[in-house]
Amino acid sequence: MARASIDSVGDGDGDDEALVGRVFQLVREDGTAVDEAALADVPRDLARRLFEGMVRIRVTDARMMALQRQGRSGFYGEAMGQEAAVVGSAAASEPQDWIVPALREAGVGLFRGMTLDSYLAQIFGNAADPSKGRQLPCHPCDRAHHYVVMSSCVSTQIPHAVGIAMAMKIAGDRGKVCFGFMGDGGTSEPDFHVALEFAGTSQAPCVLICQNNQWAISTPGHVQTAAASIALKGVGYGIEAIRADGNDVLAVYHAVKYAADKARRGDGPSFVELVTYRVSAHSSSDDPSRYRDESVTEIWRGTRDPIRRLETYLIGRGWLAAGERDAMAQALEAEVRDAIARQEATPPPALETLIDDVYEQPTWLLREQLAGLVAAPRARAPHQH
Ligand SMILES: Cc1ncc(C[n+]2csc(CCOP(=O)(O)OP(=O)(O)O)c2C)c(N)n1
Ligand SMILES: [Mg+2]
Repeated sequence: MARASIDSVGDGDGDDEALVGRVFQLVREDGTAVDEAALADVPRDLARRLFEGMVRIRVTDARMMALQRQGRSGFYGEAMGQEAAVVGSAAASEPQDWIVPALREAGVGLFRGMTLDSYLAQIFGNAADPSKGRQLPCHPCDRAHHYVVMSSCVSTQIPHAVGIAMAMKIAGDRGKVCFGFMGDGGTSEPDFHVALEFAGTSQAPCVLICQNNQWAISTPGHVQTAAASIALKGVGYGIEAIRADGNDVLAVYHAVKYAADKARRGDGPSFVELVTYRVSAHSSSDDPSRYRDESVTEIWRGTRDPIRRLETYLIGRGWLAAGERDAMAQALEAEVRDAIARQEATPPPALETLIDDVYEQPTWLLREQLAGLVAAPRARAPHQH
């Protein structure tokens, strides 16, 4: 990594004030390079994997939103426009690391190897769902790839991420990093401050990443905090803070990799603010046209789109052919459709699993209740008629 190209707030070189408003970028909106030397670190294969990872999220989200609208799934939260922040961060992680996500990081799990089938099984809450149908949709988890289930309660996961990192340090587990994600709204929660306090004082090997998409449902960024940037909040806890362009996947990768390498060496935590924009609704239950000016959204959807930016850059380098994106999107959509067909046809979890994992051995009371439930006549769910 070209360390010199990253200048951070709180690194002790005396230029913090100038950095408050500065955003680390490697590729401009028009797809031209800002820093050729730093980009030389990114091989063709990785650049193409980043591109494919972003397109996969875009295609999956679009299909799943359509399914939700058709009444075939209960709820969905897209990461549209934030794919660079998701995939760039994922690419900076190693298999031995742990991921503690918020709502929009399923793509991190997919990039690390969680299968589409497992992701969709969770959304349908079927028998193949590792959580046995007990979570709201969009709460996937994958033990094999160290991807912890997200928490519905905003920010409760950040102390968990720091706690995992503290445990790694106490256990002498060198070379591992815990990544903890949050949104801009999450940084106003008490748990955020508790977590940063412990991260700073324990110097635990964690990378805390805020996807600042400038909205927390209907609360805009300027109402969220009076601080000049979200990144600054790390500095108050003695944590090195980096602010990067969250729609520039190569800048995200570079910044998060810098932070992860540092934690891996035992040199402590970092707080990374990725500046992006939530171009879609908060979730399938939201209509942003009720509370914001969608002409601003159109700019982020258009010229600021992260996939388009990398596409232009890759075509310019000769690493992607014009038109290749469409073919890639079609192939990925076929994969998603196949996985949906499989998972929609998978039955719900057996009723008997209802009391699994509550106690090591179910109590007599639970067994009695379950027996009553199994014996009771049941109506079929409306969609099963
Ligand atoms: C403790 C708590 N308060 C409120 C909510 C309702 N809620 C769900 S998501 C959300 C906004 C989160 O915004 P942000 O952290 O910026 O993440 P984003 O949705 O933009 O990715 C709120 C208020 C909640 N889930 N938990
Ligand atoms: Mg937000």
